[in-house]
Amino acid sequence: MSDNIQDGQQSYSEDSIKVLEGLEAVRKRPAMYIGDVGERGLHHLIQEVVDNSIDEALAGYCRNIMITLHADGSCSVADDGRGIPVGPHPVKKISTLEVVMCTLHAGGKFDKNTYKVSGGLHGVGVSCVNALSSDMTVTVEREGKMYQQLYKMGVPQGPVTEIGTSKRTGTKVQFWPDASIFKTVEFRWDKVSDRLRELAFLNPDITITLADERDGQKEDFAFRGGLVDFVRYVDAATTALMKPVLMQGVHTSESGIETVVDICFEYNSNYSETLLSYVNNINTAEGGTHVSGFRSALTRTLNAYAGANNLVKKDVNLTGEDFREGLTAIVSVKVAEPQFEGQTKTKLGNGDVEGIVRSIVNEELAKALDANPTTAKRIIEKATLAAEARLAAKKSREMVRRKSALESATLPGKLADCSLRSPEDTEVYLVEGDSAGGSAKQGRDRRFQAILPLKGKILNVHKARLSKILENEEVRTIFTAIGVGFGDDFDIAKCRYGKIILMADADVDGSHIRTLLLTLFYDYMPDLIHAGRLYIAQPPLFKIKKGRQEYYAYNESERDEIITRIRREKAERKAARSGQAVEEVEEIIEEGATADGIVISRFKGLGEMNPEQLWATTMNPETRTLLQVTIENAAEATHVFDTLMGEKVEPRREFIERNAQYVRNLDV
Ligand code: 28F
Repeated sequence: MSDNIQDGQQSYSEDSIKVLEGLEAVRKRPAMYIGDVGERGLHHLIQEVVDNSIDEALAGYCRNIMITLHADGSCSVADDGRGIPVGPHPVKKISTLEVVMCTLHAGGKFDKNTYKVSGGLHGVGVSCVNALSSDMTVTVEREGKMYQQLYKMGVPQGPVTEIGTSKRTGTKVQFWPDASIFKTVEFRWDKVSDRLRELAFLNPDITITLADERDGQKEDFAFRGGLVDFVRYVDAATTALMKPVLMQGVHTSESGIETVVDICFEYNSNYSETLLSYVNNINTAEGGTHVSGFRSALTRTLNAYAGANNLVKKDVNLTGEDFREGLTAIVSVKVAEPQFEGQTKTKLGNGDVEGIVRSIVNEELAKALDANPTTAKRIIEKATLAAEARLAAKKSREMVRRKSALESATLPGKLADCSLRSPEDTEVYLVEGDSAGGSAKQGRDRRFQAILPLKGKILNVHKARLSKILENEEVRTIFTAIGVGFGDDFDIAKCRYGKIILMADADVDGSHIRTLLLTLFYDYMPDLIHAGRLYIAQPPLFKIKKGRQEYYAYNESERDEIITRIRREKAERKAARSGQAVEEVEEIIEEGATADGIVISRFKGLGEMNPEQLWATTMNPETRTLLQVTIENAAEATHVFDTLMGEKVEPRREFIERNAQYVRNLDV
């Protein structure tokens, strides 16, 4: 840059250079800004734009948000808020709209009374979306006019222009994700709708509409019951023991900063706990101060109520664990400056939030219990039963401990352990059935691969009480082999393997067993999933044989690709010999396809493969594909597990019918 620029201009051009550098940085290292450039990152773009609309709604100015997945691959988000201001920015002099759309981390504070609520984990702003879009259009309606600006890769293609008049107000952003940046640019209805449903539960005054112009699908998300509707949705497949209890409060600090607390819970006839927590609309998988505040207040207030109303025997002491049995709760807080901690940065660290949540719950819950003595009594009865079961479980747990101590901490006899000891290097396969287990034992690399064959049906832990679960042979074997303790004893540091790989047949039975195993991990070892250590093996579905050559295909399209390739190679060889054109020969081969010596067989189960085949296709790290189990959307995962594993038959049948084409590849 030259030195002899006038003052005012200098700051302007420096600013605009900074803007370009900022956007360049986003395009160079997109993963740093949006997590990754796969499907998750792609969908994150929609999230960023929707976050802005949600903020405008939380500020009290917007009620409707419309998201459209267009047939040309773009996505548009429109709200009926005030519309982003278009006049000159007080500092930067150019249009505020351009500043918001093109400057990293602009639009943080809307004004000094509100704060940016949505987002936070990535919360990088709409300018990132702009930088990562080959094209983007923003349209603003405000003060009777309609304005527009167009961008390519984040760079304005002209000034903000008045393009007409309007009686409404609002902001609309349409963007075309850049195919040179993302591995895929195809938006998925399921992914988008799951998140929008969650946002609609958490923000009950907003109506969110999703339309997919590719197939005409359309859905409205509006839950005026808010968290009450959310709890009912999560628990749809189980029997509730009561009406949901709703607790809400706002705490204002001396400096006027507000912390908003919304909590809803109910008890159901299950034995596991489902707690979903959110900070500024973001799921906090690792919990944090808001969750601990809720837990301690729940225990304290329920115990105080039980004592004051003579609902417990003198010698019974109800613990936090007892109040967790069959609990479904949503904890949602809105915090001005959230600090995220933990392995995956999904744990709220703000210390003051714990006390704020605790006192709001103490007060609101006490009121709710006094107003609903029947509900209160039911909760205490349920917790008392849990306490009795806990004592029984403790006995059997001690038995397990003593037993394992006796056997000098022996590993299960069925486990074929590996010789390496450090978890970073090792993996364990949980294999359905003895015969597949046998093949796996012979086929594995015994230095780093351990095999645990599982027999018979796995217990549905979702429907069983703790003591029952601990009595189950297979469950105990799994826990002992993996090395992590159970319940309060769980410690991920004790995990004996780096990867835990579920291997089951690709048929209906295999899928059922996989779901049961996933349930066990989801309910009792979620930290292993959060740490990215749970995987699903992908055995091939087809074998294609041509002469002595064998190929494996993992799905139908791969199978067809392989067949085409074999035929093409054959045609090429023949064409080279005869001097004919490849296409000509290929056609002839295609016509006589049934007699061309290609034999296709479908693998019905793992047991059909010999050890060498199993190694080559499913276990060799060089050639296998593993599906990593992730919890993309905790609310949806819980809903799915509850539906698949809960006691109500109707919702389960409905779910399976609705998702028949997906169930085989259920990703959580
Ligand atoms: C489709 C995405 O981005 N909606 C938005 C507003 C409204 C205001 C605003 C946004 C002003 C100074 C930044 C309007 N009037 N939807 C959206 N709606 N941003 S984003 O202000 C941005 C700030 O710096 C708005 C009065 N105040 C705020």
